[in-house]
Amino acid sequence: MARKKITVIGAGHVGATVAQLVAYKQLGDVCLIDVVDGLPQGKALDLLESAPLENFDSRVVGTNDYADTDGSDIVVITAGLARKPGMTREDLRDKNAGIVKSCCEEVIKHSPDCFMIVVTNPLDTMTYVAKKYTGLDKSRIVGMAGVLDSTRFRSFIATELDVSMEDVSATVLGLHGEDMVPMPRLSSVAGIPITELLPKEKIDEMVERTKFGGAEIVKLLKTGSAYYAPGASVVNMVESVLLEKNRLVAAAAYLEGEYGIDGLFMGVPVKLGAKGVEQVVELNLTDEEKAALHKSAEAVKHSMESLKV
Ligand code: TXD
Repeated sequence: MARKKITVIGAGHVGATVAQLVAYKQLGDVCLIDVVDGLPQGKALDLLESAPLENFDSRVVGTNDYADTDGSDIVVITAGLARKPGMTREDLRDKNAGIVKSCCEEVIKHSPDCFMIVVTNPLDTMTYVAKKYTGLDKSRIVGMAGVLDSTRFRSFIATELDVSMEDVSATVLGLHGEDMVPMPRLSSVAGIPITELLPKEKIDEMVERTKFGGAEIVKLLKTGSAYYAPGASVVNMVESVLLEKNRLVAAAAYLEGEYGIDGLFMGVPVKLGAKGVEQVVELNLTDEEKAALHKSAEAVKHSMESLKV
């Protein structure tokens, strides 16, 4: 079997973490690309030098030249500005839209058949920009946010109940922002709904913490945003596609009528496998959940309408 190739655009905090995990897990060869001269080359070389200790044979290359991305199976877009304290994800919109556009126009010439995972914020809107400038089919492009929002929720639940992280699953739908929709009803410990295990006030508290999970890290770091959990979330999705695992995860998928939403990317449960987005799973939602999801969709629509690219 030919080795897979994973290109990561943006060699910053999230990009470097993705490259590291992809190499450690030997999911394929890694190409790290950035506009800054020397940054991707330096990080790639440093990572490669850890190979004899971590026992991996993935090739790791750093570059500023899109020719080196040729024939990628997976492209991850992390290029762009990150938040500083006091900023919303929307504050990044116009600058990041220009960056995502320029990266997409280049990378797609070299890897027209790639599966693309967009990470840059504001996530749902940037995934739309990426689809527009790559022309990728909706089965070949998603935004990463739901896996991150649910792993945050999962970690809070496991810590609160003092149970293994492994046993906790959680669902978070909607946009990647404060209007996201954590779903306690569909979150469980070894199959037991958390609504059976925790009082409502405690669950409400964790739901709020999840919604502001990104801001909590930004406030602590002061110089940028989260990257360990975001990097691990991306690699979880890469793995599901390359290893054809068909995992059910929440991801920003292009909706055309599902959930009564049309023409935008937003977090819904999808099946990720060999072909990419194999299926958008439609859940029966309560009226309250439906209303929350539609509020989320309105916010994404507003962001898209304000776009300047
Ligand atoms: O859940 C999620 N989707 C997110 C999103 C979780 C965490 C971070 N999220 C967003 O990802 C964040 O708001 C940012 O928009 C991106 C990247 O975050 P990161 O923390 O990695 O930012 P850095 O460390 O500043 O890295 C960005 C890199 C940096 O090295 C720039 O030089 C590079 O992007 N960059 C470019 N690379 C290639 N091409 C162009 N045009 C370019 N412009 C900047």
